[in-house]
Amino acid sequence: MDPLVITVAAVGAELTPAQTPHLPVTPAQLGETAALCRAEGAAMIHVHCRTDDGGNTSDVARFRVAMEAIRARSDLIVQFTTGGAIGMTVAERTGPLQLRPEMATLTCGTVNFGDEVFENSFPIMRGILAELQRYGVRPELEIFDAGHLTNAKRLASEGLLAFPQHVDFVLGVPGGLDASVRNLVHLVDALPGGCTWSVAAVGRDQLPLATVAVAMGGHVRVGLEDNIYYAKGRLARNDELVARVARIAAELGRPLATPAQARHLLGLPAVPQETPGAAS
Ligand code: KMH
Ligand code: ZN
Repeated sequence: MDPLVITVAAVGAELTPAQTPHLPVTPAQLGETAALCRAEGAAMIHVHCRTDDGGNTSDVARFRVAMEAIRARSDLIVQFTTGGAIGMTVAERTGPLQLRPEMATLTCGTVNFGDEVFENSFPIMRGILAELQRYGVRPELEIFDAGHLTNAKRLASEGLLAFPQHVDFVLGVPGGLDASVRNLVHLVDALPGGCTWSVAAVGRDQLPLATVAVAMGGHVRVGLEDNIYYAKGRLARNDELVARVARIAAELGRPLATPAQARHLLGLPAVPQETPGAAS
């Protein structure tokens, strides 16, 4: 099996600092989280940005400082969100791509999201893909529902996407596909050949689905974006969630990918492209 790529989704868009004291809100806190998670075995960080008071922001300057802070403290693959927060425009969601992170998410369809709707119509997906291509950013296809994989294949049939790709199954969102082993196996079976995949399950399903993915040869996303608890009633830190998956992988005899190995595995350049306007 390939070495295991652990991604940390450290902050997300939905949590408030009142829900957990461990949410990395500032760029400095993201940098600190990156260093701690790298030390525990993470290879990639999925990035949303917040204002100092915890609100969501798509401000390019804020993303720049966050990326610099992460890179100053770690060699993690930097993956930006293009999902952003519910209610953001497509321009807001894609604005930070101009900083040329190594990867960014592309959610492959609209999905109910709690009582809200996370909109990803075909025009929206085509628009995000165009921006990803414009800045040479590799997508990670986010699959919240079984039909999303069909949508991705339709984008490929339109010539907008070439398989194989790296795919992340985000399971257990209220409104999306349940986080069951049966659903995960169904999705993996439906992948075009040569794809790599990870699973990001929500809440208490994060740990069992991560364990199954390790055993199946997939990859894993953990972090506060998807789950704030280490155990019932005990809030988690991001690095603890990474460390637990690393221990499980060790028990199962699965080596961890370093960021360099993960870049090779995912077909990314060994050295990230330069950030426009970066101080040299
Ligand atoms: N915050 C959600 C609406 C992504 O990062 O690409 C979308 C999300 C997915 O978190
Ligand atoms: Zn996200």
